[in-house]
Amino acid sequence: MPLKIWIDGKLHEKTDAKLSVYDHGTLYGDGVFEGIRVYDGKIFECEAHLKRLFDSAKAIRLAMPYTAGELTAAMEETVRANSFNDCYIRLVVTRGAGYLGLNPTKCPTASAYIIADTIELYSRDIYEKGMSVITSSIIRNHPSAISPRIKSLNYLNNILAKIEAVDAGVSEAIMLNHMGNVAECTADNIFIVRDGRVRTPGTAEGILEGITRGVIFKLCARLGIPCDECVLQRHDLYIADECFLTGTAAEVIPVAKIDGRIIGEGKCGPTTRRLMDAFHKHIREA
Ligand code: PXG
Repeated sequence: MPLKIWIDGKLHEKTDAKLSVYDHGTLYGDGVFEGIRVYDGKIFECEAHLKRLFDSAKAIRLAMPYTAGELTAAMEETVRANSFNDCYIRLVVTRGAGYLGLNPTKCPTASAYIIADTIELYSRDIYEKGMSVITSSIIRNHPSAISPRIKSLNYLNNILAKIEAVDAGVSEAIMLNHMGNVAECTADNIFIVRDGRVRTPGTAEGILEGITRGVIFKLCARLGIPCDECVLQRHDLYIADECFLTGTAAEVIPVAKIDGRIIGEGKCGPTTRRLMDAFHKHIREA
């Protein structure tokens, strides 16, 4: 059965789901989005994702065309129409159709669309053995230019780093910020464990405040694992006891190798394992 895509209040078959070529989302990357998981028919961290979407829209001065309640209902409708129990939702809001010029005030109405689809997952093996990653030569967007806190439709910064990962034969690349500190990966946040403490770069380092990252903060508090935001240099990664990545697609995934160097024991470490188990328990109970 072909997928049904929600566009501005109507469901369309995938082949008929179309946007204007004058939409500033495609002309300029002028829009915002969210990637969200559905587990057992329930939208995971729905409120947190919508909050981030509305914050991103506010940051680019995009008037949201729907309320959070309307978007929640639309996502639920799209998941139901496609008979999914577990899936991935891409919720996109674009500036809408305008003219061939930058001025966003000439785009009278923003557009929203929702895709519910299956998600490409990493193999089970990687969650045991850990992932190999590299640090990228591409510096994360300067927070004073386009803040990485905005989940915008312009992902070129991340895509350039992802190309380096692909060239190196690994799945993710760590991006440093304009000060040379660790920021995040192309589509994941990064954490280390050192002397029993979980640490991750703070917002001021120029990162997307991942929803999964937020869940890890809550789980650490619940499990009594000390967890803080701090400045991390590449050196801190290399000497870490454990390293893991978090994201909607990856969930919690251990890192075994960075730039060819073995991290800790070179496999999923005990604290990472605890957090992975707690994360899966949390999903089932959410
Ligand atoms: N940093 C960046 C730059 C991201 O794009 C994360 C961190 C993790 O955030 P969440 O909220 O997911 O914990 C992301 C998330 C995709 C895809 O299809 C990308 C993301 C999430 C889901 C799917 O490429 N990026």
